Amino acid sequence: MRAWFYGLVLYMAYLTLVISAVNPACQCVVYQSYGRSHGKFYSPDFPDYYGRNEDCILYTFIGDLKEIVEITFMEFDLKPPQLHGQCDDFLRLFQNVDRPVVNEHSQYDVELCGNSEQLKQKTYYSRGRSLILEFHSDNSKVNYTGFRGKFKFLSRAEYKTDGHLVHGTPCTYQIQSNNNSTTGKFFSPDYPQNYPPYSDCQYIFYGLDGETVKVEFKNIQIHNGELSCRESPDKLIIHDGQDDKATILREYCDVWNSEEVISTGPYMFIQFKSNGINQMKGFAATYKFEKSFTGPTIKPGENNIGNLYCNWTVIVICKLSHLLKDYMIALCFSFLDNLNSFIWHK
Ligand SMILES: [Ca+2]
Repeated sequence: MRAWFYGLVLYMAYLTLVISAVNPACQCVVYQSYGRSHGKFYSPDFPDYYGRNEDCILYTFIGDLKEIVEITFMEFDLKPPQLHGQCDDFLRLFQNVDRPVVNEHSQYDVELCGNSEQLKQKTYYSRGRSLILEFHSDNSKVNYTGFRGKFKFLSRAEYKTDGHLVHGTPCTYQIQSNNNSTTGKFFSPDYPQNYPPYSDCQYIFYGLDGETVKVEFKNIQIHNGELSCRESPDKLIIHDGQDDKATILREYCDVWNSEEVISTGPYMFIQFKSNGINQMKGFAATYKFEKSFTGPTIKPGENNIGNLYCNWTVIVICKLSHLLKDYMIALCFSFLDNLNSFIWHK
């Protein structure tokens, strides 16, 4: 047996098993959660060159029942793909296995080769508690270092959309404000995995009288292929009302962080759509139903208005909302006594 293999296993001090797999002769390295929430994994002999005829090595990550697996490649250097994209040496990812076992009938989700610049993405997630990698090298002698990665076990509950999934729909959610619940989170389908092809999801927010809906997108990654959002087949559309006939507040595609959108009334209707190719991670967001507050009118020159805390949100609504990126808002005060009492959020 190869010295690196024992070295790896001893170094990681993880459980090692040999199980029946893609090829019955596969060696298997198992990383199990058991409260250990993260670690690292390496290709054979890393950072030296991996050998030929590695057929095959399975890296099996097994989380606890309520966990999913995240892996990230910090370095990646396998033999480049052939002209038509075929990989001689490869690392295959099984992200959607029900149990931590693969066999010759198991369908892999992604096949990786080449270097890290050729990887479409560096972080991958399992759907359930297990994720399996299959490493294979062919019999030609090559000088590539392989890969170095880190893994993490995450709580699945953190990625569950709050609200009511409408029966018979894949991803239509009704999210209702009530006295017990005014905040929550929602996600693109399968998040943090990539959204599936032909997604068509609706998130409908129903606030109480006198409330507005505030949504904050922590992370948006939606494929647009250089197109404007108006033309992009994959996009998020945010309407200022109960359905898709209401005014569009914003449209998102491409990559954004920390974006906030607020409705003018108690309702918001969000659509997420994708076509059949080029999926990305999607989006993660939080929502909050807020009381809209009408305070006293303050007349210029009036004194002694202590203990008032007011929020003003200036929203520009424009029919060509994909152009909004390029707009600025200018605020002019005809009277302003104390600029320091303002906190500005841009
Ligand atoms: Ca797409």
